[in-house]
Amino acid sequence: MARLTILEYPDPRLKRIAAPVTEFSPELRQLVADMAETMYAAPGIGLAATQVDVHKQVIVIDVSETKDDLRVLVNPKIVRAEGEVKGEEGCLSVPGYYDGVVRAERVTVEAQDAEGRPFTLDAEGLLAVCIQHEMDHLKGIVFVERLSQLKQLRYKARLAKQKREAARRAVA
Ligand code: GNR
Ligand code: NI
Repeated sequence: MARLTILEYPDPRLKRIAAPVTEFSPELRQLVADMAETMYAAPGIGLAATQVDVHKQVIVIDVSETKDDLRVLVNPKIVRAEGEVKGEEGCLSVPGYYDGVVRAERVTVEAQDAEGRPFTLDAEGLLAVCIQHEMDHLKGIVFVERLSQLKQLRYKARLAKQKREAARRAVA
């Protein structure tokens, strides 16, 4: 197993669109194991392959408190979405920033596991939010891009300021 490096916004590689998985190989199982290790170590409740610079439709999620309920979603598709909720979100690719995002309250997802077996999952609450957040990554969307233009501008200004201060510390 290995911990992978997580890309940080605004890295342009986070904008790439993930391709469907066609081969359920030992390499895929290794990727899933490494992504799970990376997610638990971060720690986070989900991770999309896009975040570790692998542009395939692979997601790992564990929203349990005991961190013993790993879910692997390969080639996920939302086949039903109901209701709306606004919840506070964070992202391992956007460290230190949290904001409210509107998502569907309940989703039904069709996906495959790491061995290629198809399954259907009915999700609500944090699991439903996390699935939508991770599927956004596979489409090249980071949650800050779902905020208002004003909030995105403010966040970019904050990033620029942090960068300037880090450069100043490096000289001092
Ligand atoms: O760890 C994470 N927490 C989280 C909290 C609220 C909504 C979504 C998330 S996903 C995030 C991990 C991550 O960045 N996955 O892409
Ligand atoms: Ni994220």
